[in-house]
Amino acid sequence: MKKTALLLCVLMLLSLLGCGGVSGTETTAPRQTEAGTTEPQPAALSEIALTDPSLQTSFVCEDNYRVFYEIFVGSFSDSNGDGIGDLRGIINRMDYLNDGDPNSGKSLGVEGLWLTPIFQSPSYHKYDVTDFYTVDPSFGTVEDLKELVALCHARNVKLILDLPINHTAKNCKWFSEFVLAQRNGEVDSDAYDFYSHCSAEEKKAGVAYGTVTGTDQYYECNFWSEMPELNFDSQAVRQTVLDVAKYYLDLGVDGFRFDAAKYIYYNDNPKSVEFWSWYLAELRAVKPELYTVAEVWDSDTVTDQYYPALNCFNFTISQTEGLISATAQKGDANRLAAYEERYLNTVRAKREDAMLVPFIANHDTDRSAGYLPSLNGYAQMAANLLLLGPGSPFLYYGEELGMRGSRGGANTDANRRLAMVWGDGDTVKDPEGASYPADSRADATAVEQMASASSLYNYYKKVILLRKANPEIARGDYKALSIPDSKVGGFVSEWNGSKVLVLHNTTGSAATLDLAALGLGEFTQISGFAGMKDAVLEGTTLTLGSQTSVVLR
Ligand SMILES: [Ca+2]
Ligand SMILES: [Ca+2]
Repeated sequence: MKKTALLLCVLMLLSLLGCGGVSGTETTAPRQTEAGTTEPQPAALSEIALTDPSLQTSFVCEDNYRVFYEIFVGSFSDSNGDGIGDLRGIINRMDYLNDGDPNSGKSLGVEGLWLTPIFQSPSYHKYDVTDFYTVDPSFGTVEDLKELVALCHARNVKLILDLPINHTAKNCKWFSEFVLAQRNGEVDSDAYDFYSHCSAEEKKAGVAYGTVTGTDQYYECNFWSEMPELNFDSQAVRQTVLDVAKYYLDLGVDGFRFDAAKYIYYNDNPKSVEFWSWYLAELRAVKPELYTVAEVWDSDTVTDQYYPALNCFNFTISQTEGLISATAQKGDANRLAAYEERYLNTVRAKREDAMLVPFIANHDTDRSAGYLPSLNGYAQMAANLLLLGPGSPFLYYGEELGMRGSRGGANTDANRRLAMVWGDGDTVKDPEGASYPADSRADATAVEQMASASSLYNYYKKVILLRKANPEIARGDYKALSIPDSKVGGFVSEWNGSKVLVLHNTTGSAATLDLAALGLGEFTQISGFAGMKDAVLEGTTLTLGSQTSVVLR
């Protein structure tokens, strides 16, 4: 670890103790809505305090337990007026994401960015790559990427790229060379076996194929006929995808999100895991602190298998029917805590530094505001459950604004990837095919929400700060509580000799807990709380308001 970075980080955290800076921004009284009900009010940032600065001296700055933010590049911010989001648009918006000063109160405070694929590709989503070594011209240049990397690093933000290596675009030159080699029967050339191919008799049930024109062979294409899949039995392919990743690590990117990880060898998880184990060992040899997360969109029993190689997104927690959604809607917080403990025990047994990587929604799912509206406090509680928990949580761009977007009747993913609602004249447009109504995408723009103390944006900002002020939440030794006859639940997390207690009251009424009677008497001070109400500790009696979470030390 670099000592200067550590010192800087400690200083930044200590500065949170002060009552200036961010604390002055959220002092307005609750506003009455037209219906006469009180709007949800976030607790003031000044309510977040560390009880003992010395506890922070061992905070590990350079680790990977960060809050990440997924940017669907083409829909985020447009710098040149062509309507397509681009890398310079992200550069222009870095102050919104992280201005490098945690005490300024002017940024969301995320410490990681995931960019959906930026490589040359014919589609708007760019998951079908024609050239991995070229930044798609509509997104910018490699110089823009280098500038973004430098800007991120100056602000302690990690940048990871989405690497869809399972397949390429059909008009990738590798595929043309493959077809040519197939037609010419060049069985000894690398091109001949570059893509997964077989004869009619060798076709497997449940696998999708396209015809290699002019031959009797079929290529594998489980997503789309325009996305032929590479053949990972080929050493040439393995070396090629390794070189691609190393090229971007050399450029300074901090790691990758690996698309479609279980499709490397479709329906053969052990072989896919073998590939990722080899690949990650090679990459970690170059960059030991590499950040990686894989998309293994499946049940935990499948994703668990990949953990010896790399971290995976947790799909059990995500989406409409997932554990965060169910818990945030006045569900049982004990159930979520028990699940997270089980999950962590499982994956940490596979690799010591394994992380939970939770999220609520991403570019392949309906946006969460549709089922977790902020008006009734569900969005806020979901933010608490996502961010005041273990691991490295991911936000989807616009989630912090309550942006809506779902496939809907048009049944198109474009509706999940709508233009960011900036409200300041950004020229970014929706992707092709989007049909979501313009007037119902968000209740307020980014500009409006930044100016409103009670906005979801400012709520997210505060919870991220509370998480950061208590590093044990993310990375500690996690023990779920089991509070009898109550939906109030949470956990104790111990890291580096200090402990935090996190409690979530998801219900619509205040809860009173005797911490001593629960064996939690060692927690004597509130570090911060977030939610619809507040948290008060008198002696060992904690009163936790409805739809509110608290962090104690
Ligand atoms: Ca543009
Ligand atoms: Ca494959």
